[in-house]
Amino acid sequence: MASIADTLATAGSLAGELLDRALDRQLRLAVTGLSQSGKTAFITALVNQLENACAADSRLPLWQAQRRGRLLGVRRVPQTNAHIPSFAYTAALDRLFGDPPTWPESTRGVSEVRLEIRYRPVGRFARARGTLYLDIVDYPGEWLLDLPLLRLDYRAWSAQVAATLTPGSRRRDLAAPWTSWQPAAASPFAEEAAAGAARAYTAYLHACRGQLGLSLLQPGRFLLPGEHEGAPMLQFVPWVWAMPGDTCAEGSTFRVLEHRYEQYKKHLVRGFYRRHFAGFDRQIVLVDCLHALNRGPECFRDMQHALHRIMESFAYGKGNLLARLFAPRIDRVLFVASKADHVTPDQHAHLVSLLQHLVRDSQLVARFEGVSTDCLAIASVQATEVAPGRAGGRTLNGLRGHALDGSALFVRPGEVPAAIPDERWWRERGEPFDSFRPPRVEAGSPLPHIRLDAALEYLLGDRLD
Ligand SMILES: Nc1nc2c(ncn2[C@@H]2O[C@H](COP(=O)(O)OP(=O)(O)OP(=O)(O)O)[C@@H](O)[C@H]2O)c(=O)[nH]1
Ligand SMILES: [Mg+2]
Repeated sequence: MASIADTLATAGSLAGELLDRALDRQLRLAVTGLSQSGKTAFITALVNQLENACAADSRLPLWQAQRRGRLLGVRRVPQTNAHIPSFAYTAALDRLFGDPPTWPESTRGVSEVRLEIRYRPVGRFARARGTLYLDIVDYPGEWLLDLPLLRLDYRAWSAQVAATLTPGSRRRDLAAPWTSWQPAAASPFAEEAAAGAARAYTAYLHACRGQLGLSLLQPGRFLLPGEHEGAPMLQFVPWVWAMPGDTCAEGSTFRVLEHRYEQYKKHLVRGFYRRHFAGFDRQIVLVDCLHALNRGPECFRDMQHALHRIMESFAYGKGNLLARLFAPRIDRVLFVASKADHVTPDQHAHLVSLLQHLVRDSQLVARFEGVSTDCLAIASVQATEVAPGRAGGRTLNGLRGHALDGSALFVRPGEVPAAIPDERWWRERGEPFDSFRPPRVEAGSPLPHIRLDAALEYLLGDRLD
């Protein structure tokens, strides 16, 4: 017969198990950012820091759960969506710890990673064990720019594109190979001519990115088609010629292009966002302010515009057109100026202030809907070290690291403007902000970073209480 003590122990462990289950929670984190803003580096660094969080050489002092010893451990577990490729964490880490170290490759498809975080909750449940499942999706930044298309019909999107082709602009010159097509809206659709125009339009998007450094490039799949390359729904162009009335017949050039645009949205954009962007709890928005400052005023404005368009598409509040697609349950958004290791620490406050100005409108919208927001400057992987150097007979702090080609580099990066730069700043700006190769780190150690732990605290802190 079981003793009273045994019975009590069994009851105790059952209660513990129930409590554990009650404390099992899930958090979906949306990592948002334009192409090359640092999403993959951030996800890789985050997994790396979390997996090493309980090691003696952990680098997360600003993460309270870790600091107070409540963290029990973190490990990668298979994601719930078995049909989606797993995030190539090991491949990314192999590159960062390679000889020479290199950055993870630019992303070409969707992947997911799930982390199981075990912790001891505070207060009443302090003896129980909690588990938080953290789900993160990685995807090419180009595809994010398709999100705003969901709100626009073909005519509205075409009008937006047409408005960017201002007379005398470089964009207009670059656009000439496809704008010269000049089809008649009501004439029967000609497959070959349309395919040619779509190819020229794709080349135009590449040129806008490569030559002009622009971000607002739509549709995103034209730049990175994935498995749908060559499909008719990727063969259309915006209608930048005289807009026809509603009389175009079925099978006319205008109607077929319009239909393809709608097919693109239906099959590629809506499906992508429904599968990967629905039901997020928290969001981090990565912004590479320094790259935009390097590229000049037009690129800077264009990036600001692109970010705003994307943020508008996230439905934080009810009553939004897209509310059915995106459960409006994001309750925290963290805006982050990435690659803060490209400037000296005395510039970090300016970097945050610049970011605050950049995302001001998006922040206001989110706040109005009751969403908490914050701004931080971080480096997912710190590639530089602050080091003294001599300039003008004085010893001044600069940055030491390695350029992307591997050569040793010592720089004194210029000032970051604390607000959206004015004409004068653009006229008088100094040297561009350099890029750096990842640092050499002993295999098995966590990567150096700047304030990744502060980001973690903001995004996960309250979920581990
Ligand atoms: N110094 C430094 N460079 C970084 C950091 N994060 C990203 N980078 C640089 O930015 C580049 C782009 O980073 P990714 O993480 O690939 O950017 P992404 O947003 O995933 O880009 P796509 O996959 O093309 O959308 C890297 O190759 C690095 O050169 C960082 O924390 N510090
Ligand atoms: Mg990426």
